[in-house]
Amino acid sequence: MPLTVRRPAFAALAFRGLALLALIATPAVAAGLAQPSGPVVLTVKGPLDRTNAERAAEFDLAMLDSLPQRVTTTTTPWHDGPQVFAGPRLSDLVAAVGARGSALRVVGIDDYSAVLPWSEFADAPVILATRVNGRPMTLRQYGPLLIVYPFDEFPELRREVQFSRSVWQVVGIEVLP
Ligand SMILES: Nc1nc2c(c(=O)[nH]1)N[C@H]1C(S)=C(S)[C@@H](COP(=O)(O)O)O[C@H]1N2
Ligand SMILES: [Mo]
Repeated sequence: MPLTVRRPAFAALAFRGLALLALIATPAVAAGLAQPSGPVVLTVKGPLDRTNAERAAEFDLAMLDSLPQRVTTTTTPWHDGPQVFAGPRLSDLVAAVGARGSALRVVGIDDYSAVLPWSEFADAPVILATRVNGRPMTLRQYGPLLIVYPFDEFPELRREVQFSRSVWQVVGIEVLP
């Protein structure tokens, strides 16, 4: 009995030592995220493991295109008839910057912002849409980046709270711890 208790405790201590060494060896700017070469369309801030700027991750459109793409055809309160939206899932975006938290604050160019709970976009494929019907979106079309809930795939999302989280003209995302 004492052995089965002592063994894991020792292993945990040794592991903590290794983890501390790894932490000390980590450079100030976390590696691994490409640098934008085109115009920056999105800035992600907060506790990120992967950055490419001062405590931030900046994305151009090509970087967002390089993430796994999710497509949904849906009606919204703001569009005339069903539209095909495409872009990375929020869950894949936060994975790309090594972020974990309780929620995201998504900010529009007009400073409108909404808080999107982590559990919600981990469950449902909430998309940071970069395209409507295969084309980039102008500001007038709520672009260049628009939060799209797959309302037609999951009709239970068709509620006022999700409408209010459907931020248009997204320019920033803050990871809330
Ligand atoms: N950038 C931006 N996105 C936004 C808003 C806004 O004012 N600015 N309004 C939000 C709210 S509160 C809702 S309900 C929906 C729809 O807004 P509407 O009722 O004004 O069409 O868009 C959301 N996205
Ligand atoms: Mo709203």
